[in-house]
Amino acid sequence: MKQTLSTIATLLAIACAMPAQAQFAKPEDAIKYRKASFNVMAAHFGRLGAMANGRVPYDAKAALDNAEVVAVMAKLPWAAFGEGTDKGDTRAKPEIWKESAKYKDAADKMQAEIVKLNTAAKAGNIDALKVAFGPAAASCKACHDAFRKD
Ligand code: ASC
Repeated sequence: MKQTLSTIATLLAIACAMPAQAQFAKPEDAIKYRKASFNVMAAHFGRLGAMANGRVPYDAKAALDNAEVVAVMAKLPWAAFGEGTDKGDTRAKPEIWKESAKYKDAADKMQAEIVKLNTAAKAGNIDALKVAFGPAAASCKACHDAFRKD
């Protein structure tokens, strides 16, 4: 897990240093990439939710592993909303580009909640996880409501 995360972190550092344009050969590649990162994020976020909501037993190590994946994934989609990626196989609303400052705020808010979720997961107790999970889920939903078609 540590090795994987450090590899991801290295790739991320390289990716972040490149202009967004250069990262994807075609707009549809960017759309696939951002959907993939949201999907992986959702899978691991859902596992945390199952623990926070008592649907599966709390497991501190699993919670931390999942929270760490969510934190890495949460950094990725934003570079994939470049020019030409508003059309095609996507539920992204035009507001993402028309109100880009608002979109960035929503994305930043979500990432801030995910940092808190990680702090909670590191604390190693279910109560901390429960406290952090609700606002994190709300930050996902706020962005979906404003910027994603159903
Ligand atoms: C999830 C998931 C989301 C968020 C959101 C919270 O588990 O996949 O997109 O939570 O539904 O409201």
